Amino acid sequence: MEDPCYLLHLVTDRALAGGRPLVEVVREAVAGGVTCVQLREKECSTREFLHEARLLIELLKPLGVPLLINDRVDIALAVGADGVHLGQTDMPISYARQLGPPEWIVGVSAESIEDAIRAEEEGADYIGVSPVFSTPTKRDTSPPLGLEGLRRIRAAVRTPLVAIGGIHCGNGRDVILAGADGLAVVSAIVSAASPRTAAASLRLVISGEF
Ligand code: TZP
Ligand code: MG
Repeated sequence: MEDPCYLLHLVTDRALAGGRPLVEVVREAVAGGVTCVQLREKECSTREFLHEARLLIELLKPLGVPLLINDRVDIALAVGADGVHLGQTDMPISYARQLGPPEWIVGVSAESIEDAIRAEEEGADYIGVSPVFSTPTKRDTSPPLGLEGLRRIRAAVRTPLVAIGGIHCGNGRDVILAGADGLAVVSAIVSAASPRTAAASLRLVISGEF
């Protein structure tokens, strides 16, 4: 394990929060053991995105939990976030590195071994292996890699791997045993009746105590 911040990565989705304010869901999830938060907004205005990002940075900075922004390097810079998470069609890593401070965490999604090797060569801090299992949360994914696909990526790169897609307490241990350094989840925490309990259970799954 290179960095404990990769252990349990919460990726947000306001639509799945059941009407609860996102910041409250995140507060609970962090209390339960989430180690890194990625704000992901696909439908709101820039103004609204900034507002959510500000609320989260005010919550997370004092707690020492990194906030990453999905896609939007400008929002990350504007609020002083800890980094960005970039997809295959987002800004390339080299551009993001030029814009952000040297200590920025830059994560990249990989949907294949080739993506993962390129992300490593380009200096990603972590690779989001996506999707491991099929998920209704994101419709435009590539076919699921499965545990075997994750194992192959693990064998091809040394960069920390954060697995995403259809991960929950029931399959999370298999994902760690297949080589992931951490788990990234949306619905297993955001839609849970208790995001705190859900996060705590996932931490136990990651450490093999569950
Ligand atoms: N990227 C790949 S799959 C996914 C994202 C953002 C959604 C994962 O959501 P869930 O609910 O944890 O399956
Ligand atoms: Mg993206």
